[in-house]
Amino acid sequence: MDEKFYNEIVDKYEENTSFYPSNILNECPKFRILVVGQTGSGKSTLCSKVFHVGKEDGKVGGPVDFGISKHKRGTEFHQVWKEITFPGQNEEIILHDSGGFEAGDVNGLEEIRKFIKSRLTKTTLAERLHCIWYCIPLTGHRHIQSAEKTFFNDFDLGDIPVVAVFTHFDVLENEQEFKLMKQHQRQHPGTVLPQDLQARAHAYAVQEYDEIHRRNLQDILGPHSGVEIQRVAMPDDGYGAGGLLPTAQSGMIAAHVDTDESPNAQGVNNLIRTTLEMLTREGLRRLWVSAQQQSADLKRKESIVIAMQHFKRVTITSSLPLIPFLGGGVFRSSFHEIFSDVSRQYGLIDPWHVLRDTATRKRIFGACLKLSAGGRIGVKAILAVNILGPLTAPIITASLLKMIVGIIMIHEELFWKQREQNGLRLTEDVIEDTCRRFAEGRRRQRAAAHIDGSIGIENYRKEQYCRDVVTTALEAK
Ligand SMILES: Nc1nc2c(ncn2[C@@H]2O[C@H](COP(=O)(O)OP(=O)(O)O)[C@@H](O)[C@H]2O)c(=O)[nH]1
Ligand SMILES: [Mg+2]
Repeated sequence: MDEKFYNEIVDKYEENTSFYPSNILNECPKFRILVVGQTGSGKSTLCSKVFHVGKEDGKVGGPVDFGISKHKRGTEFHQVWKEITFPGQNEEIILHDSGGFEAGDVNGLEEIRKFIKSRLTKTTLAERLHCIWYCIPLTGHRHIQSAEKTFFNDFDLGDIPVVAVFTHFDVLENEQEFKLMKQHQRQHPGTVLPQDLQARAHAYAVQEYDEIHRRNLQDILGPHSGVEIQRVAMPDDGYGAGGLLPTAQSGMIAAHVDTDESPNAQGVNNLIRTTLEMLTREGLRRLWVSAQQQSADLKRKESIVIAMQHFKRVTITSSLPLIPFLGGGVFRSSFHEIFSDVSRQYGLIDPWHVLRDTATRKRIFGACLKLSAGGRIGVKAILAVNILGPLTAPIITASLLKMIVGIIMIHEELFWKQREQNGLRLTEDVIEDTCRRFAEGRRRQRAAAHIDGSIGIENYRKEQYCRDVVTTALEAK
């Protein structure tokens, strides 16, 4: 493959990427979120889970142009003004932490009001608040505090999406479980505990939450507040943020990674999803999917959406007859467009820009093209196709879909690698290893077989159908 041509394509797509509509990366490079809640409510824990950053690792900086004159700088009151960023851990988030305000602390709350007001007057998207989470712990006496009432009733929150997040939901579950255990011991002394005890405890906890805590807050909010309510359970697993333990021998070991399916991850995932649903600007939505590092599922779904937009442009809406990616050039360009977009969606930690490197991309391109069940569809074969009749069109379509699946699978692999080996930086070796495993893996084979078996002359132009094929192919294990 012509090296120079290849480089040009990479540069072109890195420069004017279509990933962030209206060039949001220049306009707004980071997602700005404010997390409010009294001390100990779980703000830091929540952020460490969602953004996969260390609880104490934030770098505090940002402008000091704000109205803090009344207080001495450096006191906890204006903690909220500070921009907390996480270089090397998550480049896409700016966090404002309401910091140490205690229940009933009027000054702390006032500072937050001022801060929000100031942000509402900002004219650039980058400076505005994109979202607020208000954490309310389901511990202690649990009635809604005056701070909550003031915040939700009196504050001007403009059009900022706000989610009230009940934390410590697991505490309710544990209490219910304990109650059931005691009840069981009373009624059936000396017998083993029923197997469904935990499930029942969970159901009771949900009921208590829905009927009491959620409802109480809902009463304060009123019917048209626009504020969403979510619950999360983040029991301390003893491993700290990111679920990783440093060890003397190996640096880091994977100790505990919440997968998308684990029950505790579900609460956090729902919060991430709810937040996404509240974002109306397309660019911000993309930024959000990329900034959150908890839901691989969401990253996959959005990657499919984005990839299929390219797919549609290349295949369906392109001028007739069918495919101007007749030449391999457009096939390659599609690869780069989709690759760049999916890469941003995953927001992998890539300090040395390995994913932009020509050699790396070639390696991945090669691995993706190997996605043929019946043998290798080589680059040359693609390049050789210059006149497409209806017979070859489905084959090309299938290849394109396999390429999409390959790009997403490889990013997923890298994502989980980084999750499991905290601090893993991408290198050529890591990519090489991932590509090899991918190319030889059964998952790839099954996905390819599924695509080959699903795409034919009768359906290859149906966008929704093709998208479903991609989705199913990615579910291959
Ligand atoms: N069981 C449980 N503990 C939590 C939860 N959220 C936070 N914690 C714990 O509560 C303590 C305070 O949390 P932290 O995130 O530091 O609160 P912050 O002051 O609001 O930042 C820590 O020990 C956390 O491990 C939760 O949902 N369940
Ligand atoms: Mg904290």
